[in-house]
Amino acid sequence: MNLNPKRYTITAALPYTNGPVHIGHLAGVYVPADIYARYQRIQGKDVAFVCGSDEHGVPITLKAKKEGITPQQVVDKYHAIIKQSFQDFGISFDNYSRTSAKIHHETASHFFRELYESGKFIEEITEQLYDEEAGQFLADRFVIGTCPKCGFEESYGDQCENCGTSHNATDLINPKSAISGATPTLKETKHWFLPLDQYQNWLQEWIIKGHKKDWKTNVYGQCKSWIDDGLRPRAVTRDLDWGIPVPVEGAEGKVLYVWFDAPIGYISATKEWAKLKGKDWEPYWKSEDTKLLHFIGKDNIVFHCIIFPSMLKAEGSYVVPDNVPANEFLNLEGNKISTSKNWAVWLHEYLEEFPGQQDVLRYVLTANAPETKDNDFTWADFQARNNNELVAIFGNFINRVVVLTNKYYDGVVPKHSEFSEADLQTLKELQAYPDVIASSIERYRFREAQMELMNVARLGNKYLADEEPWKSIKTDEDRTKTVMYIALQIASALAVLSEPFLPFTSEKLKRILGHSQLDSEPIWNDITLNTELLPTGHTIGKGELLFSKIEDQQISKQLDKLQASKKANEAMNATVTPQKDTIQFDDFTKLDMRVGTIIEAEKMPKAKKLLILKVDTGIDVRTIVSGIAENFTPEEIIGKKVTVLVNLAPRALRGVDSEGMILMTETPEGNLVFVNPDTDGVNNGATIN
Ligand code: B3M
Ligand code: ZN
Repeated sequence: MNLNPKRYTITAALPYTNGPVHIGHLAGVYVPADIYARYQRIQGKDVAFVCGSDEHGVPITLKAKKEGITPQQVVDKYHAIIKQSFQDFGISFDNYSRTSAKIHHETASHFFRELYESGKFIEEITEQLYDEEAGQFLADRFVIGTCPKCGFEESYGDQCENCGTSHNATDLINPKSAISGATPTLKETKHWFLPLDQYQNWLQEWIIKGHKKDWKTNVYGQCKSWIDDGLRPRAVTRDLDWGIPVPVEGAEGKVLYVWFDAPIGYISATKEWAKLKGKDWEPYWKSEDTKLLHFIGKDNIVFHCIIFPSMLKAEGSYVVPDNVPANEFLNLEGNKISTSKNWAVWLHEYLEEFPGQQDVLRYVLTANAPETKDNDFTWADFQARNNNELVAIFGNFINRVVVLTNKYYDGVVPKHSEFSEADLQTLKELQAYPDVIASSIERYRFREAQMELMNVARLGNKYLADEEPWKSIKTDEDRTKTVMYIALQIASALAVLSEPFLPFTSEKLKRILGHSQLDSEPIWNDITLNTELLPTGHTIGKGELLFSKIEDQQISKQLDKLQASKKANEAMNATVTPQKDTIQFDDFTKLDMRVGTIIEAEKMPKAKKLLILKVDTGIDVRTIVSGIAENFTPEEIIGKKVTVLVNLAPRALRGVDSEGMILMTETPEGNLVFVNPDTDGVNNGATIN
C-alpha cells in the first residue's frame, strides 16, 4: 500500500457507449470514485481523475445492428448523453475522454507495437468460432453459450457475467451465434496472444504474497481463484471491423480486443488532460510515488487485476494499481438492472423527474451502496432516506440555525461567553469527525463515511434540542448567543465535510453561510484543530431550502413506470408459436366454423377442467365438452357468443359425446379467453371464412 503518495491517478471504468448510464453505474463506480477524488483534492493532493467512453467492442456493433445505424452514430449519440449525465451529477472528472479519440488510437497502437516489437506476444494460428451464415468470426458478445466453469447458459465468449470468469470463446459449451443463432463452425485465423501464464508467478508475488489483503475480500478472492486455477494465454486481437486496427503487417481486417484497448484509455485520457494543463502525464503512470486506483464493478475485476496489470508489467515502465475497490451490483426493486429490459432508473430521466435533486440520489446510492454484497434500490427507501434523513436531520438543523441567526442577530454570528460542559463536549465531538470520515474514505468505506457525516447533523440537532435557544432567548441572551455560536460552527463544519458526498448541497450551504466572504475559507483540518470556522461578526445569508420532501405520488409515478416496463417485457417475451406448414385453400374450406351461443353450462362431475356446454350453432343445439372449467364458471359464460368448429368428428369425453370445438386463445399469463366473434347483428349459424 502506498502510504504517502505524491499524486493520485484515479480511474473509473469506461462505460460502454451502447446506452445511457443508470443508477447501477453511479452507485457501483462513479459516486464512490468521485467521493474519493473530491476528498483527496480537498486534502490538497495532486489528483488526476480520469474516465471516458468505451467506444469499441461488440456491444457497440450489436447496438448499431439493432438500431440500423452505424457504430459511429451509436457512440456519438451515447457519448454525449453519458458525458452530460456525469456532469449533471457532479462527477468531477479531470478529463472525460473517449476511445475513438485520435490520442487514444495512437496510444493504444503504440502500446501494442511496443509489446509486439519486444516479443511479448505469441503469434499463433488457431481455430476460432465462425458464423457461416453471417460470414464472420464470433468473438466476445457475438457468441453465447454455457459457461464451462459455472454452467450459466448465457455466458459471453470472453466472459461469464454470472461467475465473472474470463475465458476464450472456444471454451463455451454449446456456443450459438448472437447474430444469426447458428451453431458456429471452427475456422483458422491468426491472432496475437498475451501469455498470461508467464505472469502467473509475478501476479502470485504481487497479489497473493504481496499482502493485498487490504484489497476488498471480493476482489482478493476472485484474483486468488484465477491465479490458483492457472492462467492461460489470451488473444488480444479480434477478427472484427470495429475497433483499433492491429498496427502490424499481416493483420488486415483485425482489430485490438476491446479489453486490450479500453484500459489503455485511462492512459490516453491522462495524456489528453496533461496536454491541456501543460503538465507531464508520465509521473501519473510511471512514478513509484503515484497511487493508482481503479474504481470498477465486480464484473471487471479480472481485467483490472490480472490482464491490465500484466500488460503494464509486460511494457515495463508503468506502475500497477495500489488498489481496485470493486463494488458488487445494485438491483432495482428486487430485480437485476437491465438495459435491454428497460429495468433501470436512467440518470437523464431521473433529472427530468427530480430536477435539482442530484444530491438526493447520490446520498441514497451511497447510503445503500453495494460495497460488500449486492444491494437493492427501492423507491420507498429513496423517499424515506430523503424525508427522514436529508430533510428531517440535515436540512432541519441547517434551517433552524440559519433562521434563528437571522431572526435574533440579523444574520451576524454572535459573540460567545464562557462555554459550558455540554458546549465543550459538543465541540470535542465535532472535532473528531473529520478524521473519522477521512479514515473511512481512505479505506473505501463510503457508506460508513457518509453515515458519520449525518452524525454531525445529528450532533447539531441534539445540541439545539438540549439547549433550546428559542426558550433561552427570553431569559438569557448571553447563553443564547453562545449556543447559536456553536450551532453555527457545526453548520459550517457540515458545509465542509459534506463536499465529497453532496457537492451541490455543500456549495449551497457554503453560499448561505458566506464562506467565500471570510478571510480564510474553512477547510477540513480547521475542524479538527478546533479553529473558529465562522468568526463573531461575520454575516451569513438568508435561508434557502436544502432539501424538500418527496411526496407519495412522485414515488408511485416511478413505480408505475417500472410496472409499465415489466408489462412491455412480458408482452415482448410471450413466445409466439412458429407458423405451421402451408396448407391449400381446399384444406381450409374443409373446416366448418360457425357463430354460436352457449345456452347451458354445467360442470363435468369429478373433472377439474371440463364443462359440459349446450351450444346453439344455428344448425342445432348440441353438446360440446370444453376444457375451460379452471377459467370460467358455468354462470358467467351462459349467453356468450362463441366461434365453434362444427364438423369435427364427435369424441367421447368421460362418457359424454362432444360434437364440436369452441375456439379459444391464451393470454401471456396462461389464461384462456374466447375467440369472440365481433358479431352484433349476426345470427347463430353464420359461417366463418
Ligand atoms: N466498458 C465494461 C463495462 O462497461 C467496460 C469497462 C472498461 S474499463 C477499461 O462493464
Ligand atoms: Zn460462469
